[in-house]
Amino acid sequence: MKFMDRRRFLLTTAATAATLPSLRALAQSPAAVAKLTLHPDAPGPTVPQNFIGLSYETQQLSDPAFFSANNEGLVARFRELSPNGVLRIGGNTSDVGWWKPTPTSKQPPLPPSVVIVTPGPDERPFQELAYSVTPEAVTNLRSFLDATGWTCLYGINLGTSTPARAAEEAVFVAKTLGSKLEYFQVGNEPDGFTRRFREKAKWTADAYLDEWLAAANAIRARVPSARFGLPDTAGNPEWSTTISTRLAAMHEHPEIAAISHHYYFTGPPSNPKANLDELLKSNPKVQSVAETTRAAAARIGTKYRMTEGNSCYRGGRPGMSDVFGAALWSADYLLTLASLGYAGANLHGGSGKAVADSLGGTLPGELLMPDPKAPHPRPFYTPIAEVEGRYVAEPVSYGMRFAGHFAGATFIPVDFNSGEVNATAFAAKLPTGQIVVAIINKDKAKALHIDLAGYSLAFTLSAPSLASTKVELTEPSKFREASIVAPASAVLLYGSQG
Ligand code: BDP
Repeated sequence: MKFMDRRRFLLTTAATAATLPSLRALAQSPAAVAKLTLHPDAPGPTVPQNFIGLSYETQQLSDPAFFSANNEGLVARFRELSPNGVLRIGGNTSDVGWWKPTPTSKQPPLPPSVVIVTPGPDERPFQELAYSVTPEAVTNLRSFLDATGWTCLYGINLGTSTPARAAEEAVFVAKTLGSKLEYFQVGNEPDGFTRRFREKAKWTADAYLDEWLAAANAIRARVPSARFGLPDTAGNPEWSTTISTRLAAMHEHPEIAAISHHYYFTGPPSNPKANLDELLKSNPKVQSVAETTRAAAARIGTKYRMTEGNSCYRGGRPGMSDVFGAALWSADYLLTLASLGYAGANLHGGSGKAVADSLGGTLPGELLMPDPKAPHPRPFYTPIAEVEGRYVAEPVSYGMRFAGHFAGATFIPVDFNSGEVNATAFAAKLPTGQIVVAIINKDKAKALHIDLAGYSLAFTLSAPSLASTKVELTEPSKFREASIVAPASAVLLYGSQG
């Protein structure tokens, strides 16, 4: 046999196999035998058309020219990423901004609910980082959403505001964004409020829900159509268990559009585990957080969403978050979330200043740069960077575009064993009936040989190396079958059967 000396991968379909072409993959290593099986008779979730999303700090709104149809470079990058994505506006800065309805409005005092906590050694006090959001910024945001085709999750201050003020802002936002507003998010990472403005001994999921209900009820009293996502947790996804259990027992409550959580793979940048090898390993936490979140959503009959995340918290790590390895990571992570039934996922980024301010004023990853003053995409994990006046598609955004090809498709569960090669595979049926298969080879050394009869190569995601900042997502000029997935690369294949 031709491939006797190689490890053999067989990709077959279970049960109704006749409806799908069979596909064989072969790896170079001489050791084990592996097999990929599609299960078309047990379809998985359908990926929403607007699955792909970005997350930005609310502080970006302090410059009304940023999210504006006139900011053409940013509009172009958003459109390239997705014709109909979801922009989530929130982050740590959403809990320190204040609504300034008129040019003469004054910054309101901190409400009694706030207990000022001493910041960390390199952090400025949150009071010094307060900023205002004006009607002009929200009006321009609407023009930006119209120009990009995107919709919005709008974050409102819970940490340092009052229900009445939240409602006042929500009235203007709902009226101005109209159908472009998916829902409100009141409070960002409330499980971390004790680091800035709540007393540790008293702050629990229940205490949060009490405050949240006061704000959300004030909003819906003035915006009856308002919908909400919650709890947008950082490290405590299990808060959604307490919250959904209480909501399920209530006679009625504000309409919940999604149970949400955040997820950063690692951090801070100085953590020795913040490296490409770790980032590209399979991560069981993704599954366990999904299970907790899915159960919470099911309890109240709603969707679930990963509203903010990226490779490394506290702004990302240079050499990890801003290189091709992060593109393979984002492709794999987003397809994993989609296959787990998430309604969408928003990767965090934006301008260096907004994210630095979200962290108390600095980006710790800068300390790891050879020259912290050099022009460089900041924050390090951002999907779209502003470098010397131009908006640039960063490596992580290429993985997002790769995953975006599954929009509208219905997952076909797979069993995939790539043996010693660190690779993942996903399959789905597009609305056209065509099968799409993604194979992501995260292995920096080993190639995955494939032999996919009846499948043609549609896209290749590649770069000179995992650490490269130059990424390519290419389409072959003519029909061809693929025989290899090179080390550190990914391919999308389409079945020829409709
Ligand atoms: C999250 C915050 C966001 C930060 C990000 C980070 O919501 O504002 O920018 O982490 O640490 O916790 O990079």
